[in-house]
Amino acid sequence: MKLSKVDDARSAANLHRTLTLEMVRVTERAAIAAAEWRGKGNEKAADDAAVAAMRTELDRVSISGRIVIGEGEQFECDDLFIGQPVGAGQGPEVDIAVDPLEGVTLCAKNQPDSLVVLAMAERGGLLNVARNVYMHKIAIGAEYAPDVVHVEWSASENVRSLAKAKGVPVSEITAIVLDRPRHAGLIEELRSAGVSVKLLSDGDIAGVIHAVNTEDTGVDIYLGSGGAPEGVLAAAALRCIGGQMQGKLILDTPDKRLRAREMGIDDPNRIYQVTDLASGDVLFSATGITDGSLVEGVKLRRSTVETSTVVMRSWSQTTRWIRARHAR
Ligand code: VTB
Ligand code: MG
Ligand code: MG
Repeated sequence: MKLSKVDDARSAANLHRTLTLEMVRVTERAAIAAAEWRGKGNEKAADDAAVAAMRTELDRVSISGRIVIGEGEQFECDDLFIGQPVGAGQGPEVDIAVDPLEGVTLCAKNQPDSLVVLAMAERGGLLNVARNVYMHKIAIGAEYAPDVVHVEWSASENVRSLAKAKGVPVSEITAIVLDRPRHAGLIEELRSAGVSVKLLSDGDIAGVIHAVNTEDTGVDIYLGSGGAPEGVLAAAALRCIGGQMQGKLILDTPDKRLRAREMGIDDPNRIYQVTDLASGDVLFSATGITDGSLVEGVKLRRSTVETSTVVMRSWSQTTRWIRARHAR
């Protein structure tokens, strides 16, 4: 390994590497706050707790931050709304995308895989999308040629092409799909083609990450539609760990099209690649609330709290798993 590349990162990267640990602190705090609400059946309380903690902790960091993907529009929500300035006000100008509680339902039911997720980029580095917009997504590992799958092809075309590229029969392909009524046809099509379908009840940021980590997870491809904000957050992670994703926004009402245009989206039919969703130097941090496939959940002990975080940085292509013990 060329260590010089990593050493050079300090001067060449636009996001200073110490911000990595600052972002870990932010997602840790939000996860600890949300953990108090695990299994209480109160999605709003859990979400509010994560949002408040995240905001407080972000404001301690020496950045001039701006929320570009947040909880919703200004005046619709008190905190972490789109356009909200965050940070201590001195320091680099950065854009921030958050999902303070990715998988609220999972947290409220105390089921696996709820996470706090945050991505940071240089100003202008993240696609700006509203909270209520969905995205068609497809994701596969970095090892394939870029033309192996396409977000606009049918599911069977995609899995056949992927199986061919991998050199296996379609029956050896595993796809990950959000379990939603809108995906009934997609799931049926995949199963008829012989694909093994792993259904996700929620949380497609982790779903996309699993699809590019085939060696660890056995998942070959992510297919279907989910939140557009989650698509941008997943792309931020892929910038750091490698992997391919294409996204196409679902702007199915005049209101959504208008808002998208205001937010700088000129072509509603554009197909986004990973670098169109998240460009330049990017950081990604996710802390587990409940135990999950990506990271473990918050462990509340008598006098301490333990958190597990995965934090990534695109410039250096580093992924770190940070296990922290905090005083209660
Ligand atoms: C999607 C997905 C998320 O919620 O936004 C989904 O991207 C939305 O659920 O990861 P619906 O399709 O039922 O609206 C998550 O699974 C969790 O936020
Ligand atoms: Mg959320
Ligand atoms: Mg979410």
